[in-house]
Amino acid sequence: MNQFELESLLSGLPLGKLRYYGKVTSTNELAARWAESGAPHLSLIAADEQTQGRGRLGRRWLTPPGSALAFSLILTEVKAEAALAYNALGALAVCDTLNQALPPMLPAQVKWPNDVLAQRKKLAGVLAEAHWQGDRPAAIILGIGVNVSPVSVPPAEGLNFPATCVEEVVGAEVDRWGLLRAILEKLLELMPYVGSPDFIRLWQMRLAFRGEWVQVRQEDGALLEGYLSGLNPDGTLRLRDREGHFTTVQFGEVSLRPVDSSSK
Ligand code: BT5
Repeated sequence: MNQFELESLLSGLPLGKLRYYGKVTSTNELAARWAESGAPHLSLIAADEQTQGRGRLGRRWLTPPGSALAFSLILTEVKAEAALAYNALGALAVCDTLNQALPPMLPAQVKWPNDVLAQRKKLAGVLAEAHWQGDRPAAIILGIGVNVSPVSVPPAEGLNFPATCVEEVVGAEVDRWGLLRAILEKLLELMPYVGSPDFIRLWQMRLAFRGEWVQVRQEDGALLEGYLSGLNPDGTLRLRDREGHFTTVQFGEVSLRPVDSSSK
């Protein structure tokens, strides 16, 4: 891949400007700088390798060369409620793209708020970062990392959730750049609906662990356990405790995992 090939791969899509790099620190970091210097809406940065790929809250996202997708889309025309729904937009676009290749009983799903799982393992992560101007978001940097070939899957130690890659779940070789185009097409198709009742419905349909007992680790480290009943109309998560009381989990530093049935 190179700049010229990226432009021809994505020709015809209603995107802004495009930039391709072989190796970057983080596509989100570069995109943020580009947004500040006036990148048009829907400009895209894609890279083969990241040396300081970011997850949430200073966590790392690993992108070794030749094996994964790492890209960031700059959105300057954004709705005010922003980041949570845009994380879902990225995750749903990846899910829906993969689900065209996966058998219906093994669908890719969204682990609220920002991960894509297949076979209950993480194969993509989304990081939507809002950049504010006063009290309104001037831009959202929507960063997406997808593990495509097995080389992209980090060693299990050091991971906070089991990981996999697209080729493993599809069971065949996958055209990495063809997948980029397909995800972007899906993203552009879903974007007008961000935050709408239809969008929340689609998100809820794709929600991993719905109807299961889960643990949510909150910002202060406290663990909340509950039955994952679904989403509220604003995309926050609804948990029910054993007494039947509902709790809303806000977007923030939460990490969600199924409760090990043996420990119940
Ligand atoms: C995420 O954070 O999952 C968001 C990842 C977003 C990455 C994209 S790539 C393009 C753009 N540019 C960037 O710099 N970032 C975005 P979080 O939920 O915090 O998960 C991070 C955790 O996932 C780490 O602490 C590891 O445990 C695990 N992890 C790291 N690399 C992984 C990989 N390649 N596959 C699966 N898990 C990984």
